[in-house]
Amino acid sequence: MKRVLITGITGQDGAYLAQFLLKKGYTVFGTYRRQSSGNFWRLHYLNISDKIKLISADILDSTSLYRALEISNPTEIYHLAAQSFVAASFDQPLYTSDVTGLGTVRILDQILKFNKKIKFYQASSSEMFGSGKSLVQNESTPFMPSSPYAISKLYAYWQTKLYREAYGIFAVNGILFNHESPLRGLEFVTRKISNQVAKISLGISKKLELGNLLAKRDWGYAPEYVEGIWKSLQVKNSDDYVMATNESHSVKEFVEEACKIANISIKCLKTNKKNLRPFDVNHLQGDYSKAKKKLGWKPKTKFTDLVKLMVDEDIHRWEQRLNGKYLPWDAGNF
Ligand code: NAP
Ligand code: G4F
Repeated sequence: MKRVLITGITGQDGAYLAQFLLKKGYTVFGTYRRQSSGNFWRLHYLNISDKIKLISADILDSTSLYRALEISNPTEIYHLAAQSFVAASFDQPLYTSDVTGLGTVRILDQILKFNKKIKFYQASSSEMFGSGKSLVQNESTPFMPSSPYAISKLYAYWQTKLYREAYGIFAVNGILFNHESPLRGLEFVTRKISNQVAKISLGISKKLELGNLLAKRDWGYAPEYVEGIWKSLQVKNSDDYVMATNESHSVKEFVEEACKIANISIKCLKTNKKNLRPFDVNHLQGDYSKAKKKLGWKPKTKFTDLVKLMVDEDIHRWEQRLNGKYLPWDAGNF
């Protein structure tokens, strides 16, 4: 049976990837970092927490990473752990560089010492294209990172390429455009919208406060992206792949669609300067042709379906909560 190690298994992608790999028959090991209160709600939500072998490890601690390799002895590593919130990277630029940038080198270097044959996946980001001029971005588009997060991801991207070229490690960069789901963290704009719109529709809240409404993103559905992530390690040679939907929509369009689905007025939408970033990326739209050609991967869920499944799930959760039911969930405590 194939053994796999996922860093960041408690996050959105980690949870969906673990579920996907368990279905494929893998033995799944996942790292989590010790916190004063646990953060396993996504694994509970997917009903997979008892099927995963959890290992305590922090990306800042190389010793813990080496131990994670010893315990799991994997053939594949999916490195998803990161300080992944762009806005927070402006508040914590050094921490973000350390976790999101240097963290990748820490793992790659442990792979060199432990077993050079392990296949490695780096979760790179469309944020690396940042404020570049291209309206559509693919694997050849020049990078112009516009946040400490994007700069850290770009550093990790180049290190991943270097370990591939210099040491012959099977190392893949997935250049992932935004992908969302009901398991998305509440601080990201899509889930902030779906959760708040759900609350407004049930009379628990009155307004939705956002920042830059004009920013456009290429939003896909996370469970489909984890399949692409896995596929990119199953081919003969390691390479870099954009995963996207080839469509972009503004934050305002997301709110309009969400309000329509929940049957509430768009008048609940307000803006607040506190949600603006010192520098923002205004337009991201990917081109996934290479992933389609080389991996046979393509996204299925369209923008309106994505908004609907997120809003519907958040309404359902709040209804359950109002009825006094227990559910694995983040919003009740946020
Ligand atoms: P996420 O939900 O924020 O999950 C991040 C994971 O990293 C969590 O499990 C978190 O643990 C863990 N982590 C953070 N700091 C850590 C540390 N110091 N040591 C160990 N673990 C740590 O992110 P996601 O949306 O699943 O994204 C997965 C990866 O893809 C990230 O690298 C992200 O940057 C990248 N990416 C995501 C997207 C997207 O649209 N989702 C697009 C491009 C790239 P806790 O649960 O303890 O916080
Ligand atoms: O949802 P966001 O915070 O995601 P962002 O910055 O695009 O980053 C996400 O996608 C990246 C891939 O492109 C990942 F690498 C990264 O890890 C993360 O998953 O913000 C999206 C847009 C931004 O332009 C932001 O300024 O929405 C705008 N926005 C407007 N009001 C807001 C808000 N974003 C947040 N989080 N909260 C707001 O109130």
